[in-house]
Amino acid sequence: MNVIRRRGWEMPEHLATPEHMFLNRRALLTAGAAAAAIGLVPDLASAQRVSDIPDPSADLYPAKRNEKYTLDRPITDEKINGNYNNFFEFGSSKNITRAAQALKIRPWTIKLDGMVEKPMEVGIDDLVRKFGVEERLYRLRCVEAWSMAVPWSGFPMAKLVELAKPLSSAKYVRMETFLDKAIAPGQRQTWYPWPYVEGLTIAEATNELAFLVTGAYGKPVAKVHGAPIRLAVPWKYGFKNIKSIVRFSFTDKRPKSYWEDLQSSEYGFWANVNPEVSHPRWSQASEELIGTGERRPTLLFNGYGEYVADLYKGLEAERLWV
Ligand SMILES: Nc1nc2c(c(=O)[nH]1)N[C@H]1C(S)=C(S)[C@@H](COP(=O)(O)O)O[C@H]1N2
Ligand SMILES: [Mo]
Repeated sequence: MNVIRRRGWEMPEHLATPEHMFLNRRALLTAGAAAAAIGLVPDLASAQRVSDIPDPSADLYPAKRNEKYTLDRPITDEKINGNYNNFFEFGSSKNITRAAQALKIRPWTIKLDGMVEKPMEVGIDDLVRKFGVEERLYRLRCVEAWSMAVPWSGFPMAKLVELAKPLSSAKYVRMETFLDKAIAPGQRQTWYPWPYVEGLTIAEATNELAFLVTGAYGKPVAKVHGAPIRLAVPWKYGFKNIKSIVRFSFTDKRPKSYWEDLQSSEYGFWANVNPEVSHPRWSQASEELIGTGERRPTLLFNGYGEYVADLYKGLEAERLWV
């Protein structure tokens, strides 16, 4: 087979970034919401529940809420959130809820490898029962200038790092999404650098805010949000919040993320939220709250500076805000 791997700079701009669908997806969302309200379209969130075998972790939810993490805005409506998503494995639109139902979430094995005492594999249900789950209300700020507020459930990423026992020479954790082009049509588009990859420093991964999500809205997390396990790092732009993770590798080399690989001038490693640093093609000063349409000023570190600002002391010369 003669596959030509196109680089980000060779591809039409409308394919290279998520921004192009920002306006037309919003129009679709509005149309979809209107159709749903008058009963024309089935409720996709419940369709997922009906067609699945019972989730073996269902008894863990709803989890007890950790009241420490509070919101300054209402929780985004579950159906609106579940029908406005970025999950490029299932298409480059926001409207991939139906396509994402092809994701098979059991069995689901997670590799912990690289610079660790001993590499291991662990099944999602063993992992989640070992650590238990709590609920946290977090904001999510997409680099495209929209935001949501989500009741996630899961466990601190620090617990997973502790289980993996990284060597003292390891500095980063590289995470990888599943790779299966038979179920994920986006992965047949060979100009994208599959699988989706993200990375954190170990200091970031063990910060109390870094959270591995296995549930949302009081249930096992929906496929469209990255079942059965995705990341929530609320002080960073949304694309760092990698979905449907199958591998955590500890390394001394800074991982190159999917978006950085596609368009490094626009998307970098740190990706901390900063309203004063514009994206090359749009302002980051404010955001639209999905569901209400309200516009609000964006906050430095998405409002989580008290937890994370210290992580970046001495790194002022780096591209912390891209
Ligand atoms: N594997 C994978 N993870 C991903 C993405 C993706 O396309 N593939 N999109 C990211 C982006 S850009 C955002 S804004 C969030 C969206 O999460 P949500 O759909 O649950 O709101 O997921 C992130 N994680
Ligand atoms: Mo995003």
